[in-house]
Amino acid sequence: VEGNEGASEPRFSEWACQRSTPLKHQNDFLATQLEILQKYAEMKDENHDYSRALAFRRASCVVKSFPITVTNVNQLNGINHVGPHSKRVIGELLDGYCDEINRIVNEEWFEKMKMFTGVFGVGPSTAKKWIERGWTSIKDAQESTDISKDWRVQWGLAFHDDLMNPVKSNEAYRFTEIIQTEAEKILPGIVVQLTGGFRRGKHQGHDIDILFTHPNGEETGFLPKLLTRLEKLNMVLCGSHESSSFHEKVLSEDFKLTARGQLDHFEKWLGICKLPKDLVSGDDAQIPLSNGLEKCTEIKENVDSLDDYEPKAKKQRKCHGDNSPFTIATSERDWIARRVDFIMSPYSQYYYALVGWTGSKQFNRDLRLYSQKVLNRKLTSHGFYDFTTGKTLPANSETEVFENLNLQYQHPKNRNC
Ligand code: DCP
Ligand code: MG
Repeated sequence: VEGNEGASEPRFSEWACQRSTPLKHQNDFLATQLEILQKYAEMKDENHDYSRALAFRRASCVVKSFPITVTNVNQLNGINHVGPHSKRVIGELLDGYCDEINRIVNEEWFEKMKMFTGVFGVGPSTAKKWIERGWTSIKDAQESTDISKDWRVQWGLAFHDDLMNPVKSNEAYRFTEIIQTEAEKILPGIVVQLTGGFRRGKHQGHDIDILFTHPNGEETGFLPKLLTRLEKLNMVLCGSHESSSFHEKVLSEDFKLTARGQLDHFEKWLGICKLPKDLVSGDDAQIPLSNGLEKCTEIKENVDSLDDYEPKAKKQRKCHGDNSPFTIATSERDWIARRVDFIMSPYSQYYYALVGWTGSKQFNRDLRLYSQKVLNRKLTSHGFYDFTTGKTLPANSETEVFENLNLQYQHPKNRNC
């Protein structure tokens, strides 16, 4: 099923999840400009109220799925989500000049915010603190002796050059193949699925998101075993393991739709892997075996029982013994550092997890808001719940997730809003 491609759509739906939003569309310039306003609003926001940012994002989403090139702002008359502010901006852009955007892109503060929030583990509040310290470059942060204790920031800074270099799709596919091979050895029958932007057809991205499940429910203990195996193959730089915090209670929690996306409760590992450079360049890949010089240590922090959903259970693994991230980053090496997310879903939740982890974030936000407002149900990456009966509707395919939502199926490549 290919969604409603090449569509003769009867009307332009107010819901992005009822429209198809391909990667390549008619209004790239307008969408990019509106997303500058979104990003700026997100960074300026002191109160974590992302409504302004989201308004620009929805307007951008509209032009991305608009069937024709917008040449006159009146073409958008009567369309929800293109509010007066976005409309004024679009009008000015079509006339050739938008003062508001021009000022933003020339603002040094915005440049620095984008630069600092580009570091793994650094959000707007840390970036603001760095600017307040007078730092103007990544180098300033790298050279500081007073830097965050957060492992993500430390490794993110040390490997910033690698991580700023986008992951290409062939690299993501090759890496997934390697993971598939290793995973199958540990747990036959394991399902290994590349998700995130690459599943939506993007040619590059900031990380590699891989979702796992097992049809027989034998997934317990798999992720730590996979990580041990990858460490033996010398493919792990650092990372953090989180146990599942899923509990029936999370179903009844109020959920918030924020600009930052939604958290889920799956078991996962978030970290940085070492990808052989020849894999990156697209040549035949060789997985380097550990040369035995690099020691692996495991730091255990409060590992909570699977039944506790309150504090996130974390178990951090770090390789390379006492070597500092910077020592490793500046050493001669035949690999590149890549951000990787591994997510483990129980089979009963898998197709909801697949939709959630395929994204885009904005597509998810829209789907979730649609379920709440139109269907009075709660959609998460774990399931689809009826507020009145408290029951979830099972799904045995991604198509069934859309059927349950009473929506026409959208192919992942049309979820790029
Ligand atoms: N996701 C989410 N909420 C989160 C994290 C992720 O809904 N807190 C979903 C939506 C994303 C997908 O998971 O599309 C993958 O997350 P990424 O941040 O990796 O987003 P992309 O893969 O879409 O972007 P990129 O290509 O930059 O990696
Ligand atoms: Mg991604």
